[in-house]
Amino acid sequence: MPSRNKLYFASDFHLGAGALGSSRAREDRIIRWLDTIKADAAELFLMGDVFDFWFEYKTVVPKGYIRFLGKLAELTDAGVKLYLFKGNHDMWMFDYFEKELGATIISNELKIERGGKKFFLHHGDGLGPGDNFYKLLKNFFRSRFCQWLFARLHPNFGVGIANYWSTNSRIANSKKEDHKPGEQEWLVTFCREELQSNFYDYLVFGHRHLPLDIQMTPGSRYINLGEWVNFFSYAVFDGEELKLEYFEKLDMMSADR
Ligand SMILES: [Mn+2]
Repeated sequence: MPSRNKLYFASDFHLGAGALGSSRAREDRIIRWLDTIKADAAELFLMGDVFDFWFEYKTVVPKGYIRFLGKLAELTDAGVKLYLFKGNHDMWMFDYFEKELGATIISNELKIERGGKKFFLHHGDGLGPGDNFYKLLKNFFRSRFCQWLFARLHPNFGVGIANYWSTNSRIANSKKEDHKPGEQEWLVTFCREELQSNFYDYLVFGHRHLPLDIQMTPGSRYINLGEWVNFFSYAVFDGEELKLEYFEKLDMMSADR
């Protein structure tokens, strides 16, 4: 038995986005990945937009994702520590996963130190310069008032509208984010500013939907975890180094042809 000594990071599964078949295929692939990390994972960080939409009513949760949630339960029961970050698509996670899975729900950033390395972790939405309208919207959506209001809608209507929106999103239509990362990257700007006042070895985000590994300063890297509609990318920390990897990459390359 290998010891549990690795940290795994992934984000933007967007479960539920796209046609039912493609979402199930994505769920199956995630489960194959979780099976491969089950033996040596100490901690698993799922860094937001795991679900394309999520809302917990007082007594009811959305249908679906049975195999995925069962697999997460298998991991946490086996002793893997699970962190679930709120993304912009699934910011309405409350205490269901805490109670059912023993997960820790992270609302904003999480700063940790492992193996002498410092990590800054965040989904990545609403950071950096600009995007003021979104930042305002995020504050409203995260308010108790807005959550109370949404919970008053009948789920067939409230979740129905949310699912309708999500079918039109870029990721639901399997579009790859293909902009070249450059100076205009808002997360690069955020990292640069953050590093002026604090030191981190790794600043890790999702949300951008593009796997990135950018050296910011000689000791610091910005890692973006990509997504699981096109890239199946994740990061693993073995106690010494953080690496960006691709799950079932050969499949991905042949699908690209
Ligand atoms: Mn996002």
